[in-house]
Amino acid sequence: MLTLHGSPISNYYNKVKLALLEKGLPFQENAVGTKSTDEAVLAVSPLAKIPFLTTDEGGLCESQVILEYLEAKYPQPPLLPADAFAAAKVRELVTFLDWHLEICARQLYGAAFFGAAPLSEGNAARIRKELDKHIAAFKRLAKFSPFVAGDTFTMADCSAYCNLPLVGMATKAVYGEDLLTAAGVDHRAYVKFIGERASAQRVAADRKAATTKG
Ligand SMILES: N[C@@H](CCC(=O)N[C@@H](CS)C(=O)NCC(=O)O)C(=O)O
Repeated sequence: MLTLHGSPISNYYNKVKLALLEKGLPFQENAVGTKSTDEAVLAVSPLAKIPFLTTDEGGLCESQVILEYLEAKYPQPPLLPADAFAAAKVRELVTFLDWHLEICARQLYGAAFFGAAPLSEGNAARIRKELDKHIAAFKRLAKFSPFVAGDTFTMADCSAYCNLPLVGMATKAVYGEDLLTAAGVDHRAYVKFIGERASAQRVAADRKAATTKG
């Protein structure tokens, strides 16, 4: 049995959940918060990050590693193209979404979402410069035709659906404008389009329920 551990308010948890749902795999969910010191959690996720997945074969952390495992183990329906180069282009886009956009924007979350003190002018300017550069780079790679990597739903959509809104909201909160939209990345229309899928509707409903509860 597959068990996804973490929280439905986590973007990376939802990235994996979307993939599990798209593949139609049976799975359980287990609520685990961040910063756990529980040995059983650290044995699977040594940095105590969520999500992590437990399987009959053992546990795995890191959302992209989990997606790659699911793809190899349960290839149907595919979340990567069969062609090696096309598959590499999808992985390239995931790297830009997770590591160049979301992690960069994450520097804003404390001030944007969690009531932390506003960023210093210097830090705000430094992060903005990085974000402007990374958003322009992402825009060169992203297709949105209509899926983020082209004409088919892929694992890049699992990342984009969960990460783009956060980048938009955090930049709007800190800089007064959504830097993705300002750069011409219409993530709202894209999220609405992906949001028509049953998988995305389940993720959004569970996130809403968890947010309302907490
Ligand atoms: N690269 C990791 C990122 C996971 C991650 O940063 N998760 C957040 C929650 S969305 C977390 O656990 N934060 C707490 C921490 O980093 O200590 C992945 O793709 O799974």
